[in-house]
Amino acid sequence: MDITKDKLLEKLEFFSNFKFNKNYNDLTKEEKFVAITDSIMALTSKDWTDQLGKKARQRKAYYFSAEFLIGRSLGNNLLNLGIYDLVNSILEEKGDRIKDIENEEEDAALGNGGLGRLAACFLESAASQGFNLDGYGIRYSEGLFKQFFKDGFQAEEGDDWSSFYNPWSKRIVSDEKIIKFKNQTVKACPYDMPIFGYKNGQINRLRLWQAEAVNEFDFNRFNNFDYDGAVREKNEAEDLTRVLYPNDERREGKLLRIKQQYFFVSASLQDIVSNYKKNFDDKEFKHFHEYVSIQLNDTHPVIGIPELIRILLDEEKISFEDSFNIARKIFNFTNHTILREAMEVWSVDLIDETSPRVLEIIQMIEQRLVEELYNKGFKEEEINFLRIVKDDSIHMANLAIFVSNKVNGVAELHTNILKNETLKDWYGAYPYKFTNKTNGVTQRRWLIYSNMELSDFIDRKLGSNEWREDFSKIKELEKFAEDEPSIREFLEIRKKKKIELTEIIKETTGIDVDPNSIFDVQVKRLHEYKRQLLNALHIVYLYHRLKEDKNFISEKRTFIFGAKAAPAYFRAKAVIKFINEIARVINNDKDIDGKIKVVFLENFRVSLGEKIYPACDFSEQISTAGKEASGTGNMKFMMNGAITIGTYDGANVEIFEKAGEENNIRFGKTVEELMEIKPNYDPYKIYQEDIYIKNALDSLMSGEFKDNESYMFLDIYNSLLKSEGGDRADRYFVLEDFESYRKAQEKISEVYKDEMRFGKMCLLNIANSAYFSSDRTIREYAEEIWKLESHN
Ligand code: H2P
Repeated sequence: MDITKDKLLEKLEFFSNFKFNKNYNDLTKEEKFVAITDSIMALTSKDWTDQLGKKARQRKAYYFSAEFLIGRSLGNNLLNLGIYDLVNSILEEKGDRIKDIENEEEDAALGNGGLGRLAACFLESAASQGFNLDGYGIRYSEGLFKQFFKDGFQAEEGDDWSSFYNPWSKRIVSDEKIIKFKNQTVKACPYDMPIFGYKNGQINRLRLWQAEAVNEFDFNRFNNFDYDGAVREKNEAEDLTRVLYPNDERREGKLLRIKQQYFFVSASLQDIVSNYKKNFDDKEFKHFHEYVSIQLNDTHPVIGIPELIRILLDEEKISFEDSFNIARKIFNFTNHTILREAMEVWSVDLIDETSPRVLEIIQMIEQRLVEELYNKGFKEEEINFLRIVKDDSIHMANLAIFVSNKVNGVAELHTNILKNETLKDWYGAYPYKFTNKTNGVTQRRWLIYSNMELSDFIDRKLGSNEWREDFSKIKELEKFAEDEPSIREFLEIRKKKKIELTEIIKETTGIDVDPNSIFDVQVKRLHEYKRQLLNALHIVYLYHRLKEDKNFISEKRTFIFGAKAAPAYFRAKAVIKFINEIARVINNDKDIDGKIKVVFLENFRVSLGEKIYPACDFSEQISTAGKEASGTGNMKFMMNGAITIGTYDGANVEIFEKAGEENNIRFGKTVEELMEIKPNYDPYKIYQEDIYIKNALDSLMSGEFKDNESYMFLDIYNSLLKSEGGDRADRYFVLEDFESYRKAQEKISEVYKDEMRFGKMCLLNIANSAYFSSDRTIREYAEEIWKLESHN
């Protein structure tokens, strides 16, 4: 791909005229963003087309995921194409700043949290390493939702991210597929996005499906004054791909979710099968598995298993036996959590209403499972435990594990918990299927792009930029851990990134934050097990201590939060309100001399993360041990030099191992310790015995913080102290770990005070972050699961 200045200038002018009837210089910023993006797409299209043709006959893996949390693409694509500096200089000549243009891009926020961002990192890493990995997912027209705060409460609105123009995707009408549900037939229309490898010329594809009506408009109804009826079919079809995770508190919502899942996997599998037929002369599909490997990202796409069998059996006339064996060779399954809520279970009638034929096939698979386990010598009750169809429900994880070739967890600890507890019986039956693939993140987006200053520093220190492609070289940075001038230079960069974040904070919240204060950050999905509440209660504790004694802490602190709560998750929303209340009270209290500030940034998303990770001093990874499968934010922070204050959970364990516990702050009970405590756990006793904990908790009820009569704070209070229904009080051991967390927080001040020590710890975290590159993770998947060769 040879993209020169002249070619770019020519295309920029062309698209300005073609799209907007203006000259480039007269475009608005938003239009400029479109003209630049169109130019990039135009200049890379020939290569993309050629590669699609060539790769159609090569072995490929496909990542099936309900989420792809892509964020913005312009900056990253320019970086990967090796033309970031070129475009930057062209824009400068025209009087524009590239960052302003980048800010015009709406995030493609087609995901919820780590799971969706992992999928996006994987596609980028695969392209960068020359592996044929394509993504298949859904193009939600309204994304997840946009979050804003109203009186401190979370409120949501639709996210019409693609409404202006989404120049990165091409709608390929000729590849449309028809999806037949029991009571509805719709079209699946593909939108293709290029995934550019880092300076290697590779372009892979992410294909996202959008639902459309077969007949958009009923003329006769319209003519008979039934205006709603005339577009009913269109609306009902489009509802399928409007939002990610529609509310499933009612049956309609559940049905919508399972239909979404069936919709996208059916379209994707039809696509894969028809491409195979186009490119290979193999009517019996004998060699299909030599060309196709599919990774099921969590249980959402698992209905693809019976769907592939249906396609092969009913449409391609392959026997059930052969179809089933093909499925067993090509599917693989990743589990991302041990929480029950994520191991989807659908009632039989919902699957029947989606596709009765798929239900029949699931029952046929179930029969095979029973036979196979019986032949392995399993007893009836053991077999019953592993059944796919139980109590009139379909257990998607069981279906996935039985048919998949490989099953993986996403960090060592997590995979071990799967093997020894959650999926113990499955592991007993099929030990060879289980494997660990510790997550990773792409250093190109999360370090090289997000933190250009730090990346230049690394280039200078290492005397080369090879680490950008071969991230294992980052280890050489260790040499500078004792070098005072280098540490000083490094700390200056950190300061600059913190100042940049304070500007964003000021702009978006109006809060003044001191860039010399300690930036203590927790950004991630809001969930009880992630324990934002522990962080919040500790802030209240600190605040109470400061009210008694202004000098209780020496170093100023800024606590920064970002988190969305699922719209129907009352308690998570209660925690958001609590933190916003804490912020309101503390930020306005003159008594404490601004010693602590609390900031909750609205609508946390990829593009905001890019500003936050580089500016963080201490990264909060404080989940209840055993509950966070891996975490990936922890890795993004680490690559930018933040020190992890974390429990022995998920990938934190591996971070401590690689970067050294002495360079991070570990606290809290381990999984084993919690298991021991659990039967006799009494949070009320802790509450009664520790006056500061008591005061912090009582602040929920005393009126010190106000929840506007929503009873949210009562709910939080009760959740910590009272057992409700079948749930123990304080299920996530917030009070149990409080004391240890408090001590860990004290250590933060101590570490930060000593600049050289702090800088050294940060630098050593970066130097030891190579393992957490998704390049490493993808290599493991490619070699051990997908059996792909690199085309680099
Ligand atoms: C989940 C897990 C994380 C994991 C991520 C990717 C579901 O993401 O909880 O521990 O790192 O998948 O495997 P999240 O909570 O961020 O939505």
